Amino acid sequence: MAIAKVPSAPAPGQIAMVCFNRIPQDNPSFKYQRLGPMALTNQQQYAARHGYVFYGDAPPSTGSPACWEKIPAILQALRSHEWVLWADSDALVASPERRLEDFCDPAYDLVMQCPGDYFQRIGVNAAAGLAAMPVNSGVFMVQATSWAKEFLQTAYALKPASTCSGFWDGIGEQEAMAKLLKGKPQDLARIRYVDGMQSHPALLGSGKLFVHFYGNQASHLIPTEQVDAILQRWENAVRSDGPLPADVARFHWCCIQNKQAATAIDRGGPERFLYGSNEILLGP
Ligand SMILES: [Mn+2]
Repeated sequence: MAIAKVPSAPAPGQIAMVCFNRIPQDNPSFKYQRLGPMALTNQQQYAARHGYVFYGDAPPSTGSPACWEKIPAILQALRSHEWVLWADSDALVASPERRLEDFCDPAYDLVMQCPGDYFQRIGVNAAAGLAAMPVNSGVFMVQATSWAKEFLQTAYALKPASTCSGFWDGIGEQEAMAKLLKGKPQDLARIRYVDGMQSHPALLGSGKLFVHFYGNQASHLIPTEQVDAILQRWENAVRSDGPLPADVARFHWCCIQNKQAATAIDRGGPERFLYGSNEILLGP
């Protein structure tokens, strides 16, 4: 009698985590300088805890914004692993007891965070929001299928031919992936949308695997000496592999605010990042 094949979770060693951090030459915030190294330490500790293979070396710079280079890094890891998790260097593991195996379903090529609570918070209809941006590539998983590899290669081919600054220019790998999916909506069925893979810091409840400290060049609001104290406390927590401190909003701001008050690019204050002013301006 034939035995029905039951989808089984991959062995830990079949799961790879890929992340890299590169400090840009034009470096207006502490995001890549302080948060990036913390993320590498924190993600490596998480991988070791569960037996996943961790790749954290930055590839040689191509002169393009670093976000594009996540694609060849993921493709490289897919050559020797069944599943690959990519996490940006602005994402920290907040619930290290959660396992990646729980997100892996062999029926899907990609696994991404369902953005429902984010859209609800910003007042956007969930279906319309997902149709506009079906991808969040800050933290996501890829299964080593031929479709997934081709999808990533095709997205990478959309990389703009030349960028001189190496700095974010608004056209990134996330937009490229979204464009491909919008052109072939039937492929959306290849994405498993899950809850609890990553969270905006302002929406972080218990049990979310990653907290994603997205954004950059926010208004300078927290004085420099306070910034250093907060960052050091978080660095100590990460170094000792302990729980993350509770002042998530102020830490986020310390990472993304401009170091200097008078900076040409200012992307906005607390409300732009879903915070109330007091959450950022007042200490806990
Ligand atoms: Mn990010």
